[in-house]
Amino acid sequence: MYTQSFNVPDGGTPTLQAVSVPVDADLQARFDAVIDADGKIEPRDWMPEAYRKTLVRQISQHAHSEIVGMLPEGNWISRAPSLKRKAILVAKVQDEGGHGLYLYSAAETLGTSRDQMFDALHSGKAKYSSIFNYPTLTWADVGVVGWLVDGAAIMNQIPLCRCSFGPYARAMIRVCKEESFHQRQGFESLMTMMQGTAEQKAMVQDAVNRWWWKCLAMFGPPDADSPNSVQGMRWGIKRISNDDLRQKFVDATVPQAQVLGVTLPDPDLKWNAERGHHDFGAIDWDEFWQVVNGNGPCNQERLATRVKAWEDGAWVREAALAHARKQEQRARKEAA
Ligand code: BYC
Repeated sequence: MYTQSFNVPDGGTPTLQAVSVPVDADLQARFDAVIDADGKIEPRDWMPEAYRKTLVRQISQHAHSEIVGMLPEGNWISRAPSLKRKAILVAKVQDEGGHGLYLYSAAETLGTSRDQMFDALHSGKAKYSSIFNYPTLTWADVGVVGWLVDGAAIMNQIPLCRCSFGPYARAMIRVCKEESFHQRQGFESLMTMMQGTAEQKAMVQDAVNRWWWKCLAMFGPPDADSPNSVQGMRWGIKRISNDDLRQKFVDATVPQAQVLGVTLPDPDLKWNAERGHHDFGAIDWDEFWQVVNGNGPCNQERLATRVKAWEDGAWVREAALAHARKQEQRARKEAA
């Protein structure tokens, strides 16, 4: 089955050099001082194994999410309603592929190879965002994915630009700029549909109804049930908790929904003047864990598509390696 628990193997044989130094009080103290001073840890620096593992886990899951996240929208490229919408969608899906590549590169600096990460994804061991295991049923879903899914992603990713691990933080700056374009294009596409026919408006509302609760779950389990949060915050990897980000997302999205003219499907959603935030209803965490554990509506399809793409691309990888070998032989001959 496609369970999605990813443990970085302790005794694995990374193809890149992993820095493995016996724990030394001085090194630990230097690491702690950088973290306490809100500085950056770079790949060449000593770091505790648990910090390295946590980063590999999170960054590789994030990379997989970007790559799998290309699929639900990619399905609509050939069916976009105009040349303009097709060009925008192609650019967006391409951007997501680029995000995956920056993130795989950032994870590689921690001593795990891309092959290891792909293997974890293709064998169903690796997690990726729950949100991409739902189908995009209509063109309105493409707009809603941009508006709400990318909107939630930005909310989660802006604080990661201040993450304590340098390569991840730097990658996130560019990712966030591009995600901001993605969110706006989604909103603009929905705005256009909301000025159209009754059928178009109904299509947007239906898509919002289907995606809203899934987007709230994207931020991860409640803080009280989030095993990685306390340590992630201590290390400056996570800056804002799952629940606080979820609340920020709800507060930011309610006025946007009003501008669009759609209803968010939650009868308990209302402004709480005392808290200065919106209250909202209960998230179905059983459904979330079902999806995370491989039993969502599209888990099998998404994974099968990625595995097929990997297998179909084998000849490209072989040709690139053969070309590199030839170049190397030629360079050696010329140097002799
Ligand atoms: N889906 O202790 P917790 C995108 C897992 S791509 C699946 O709170 P943590 C886009 C979690 O991994 C957006 N699993 O964990 C692309 C952990 O399991 P493990 C992707 C989830 O790490 C294309 C367990 O639940 N964004 O925007 O402290 C088109 C307990 O959770 C989910 C990122 O990856 C989930 N939603 O916090 C459009 C951002 N949530 O690993 C858009 C980077 C939780 O212990 N990641 N789990 O087995 C993060 O910020 C953090 O990893 C999370 C979770 C907030 C997601």
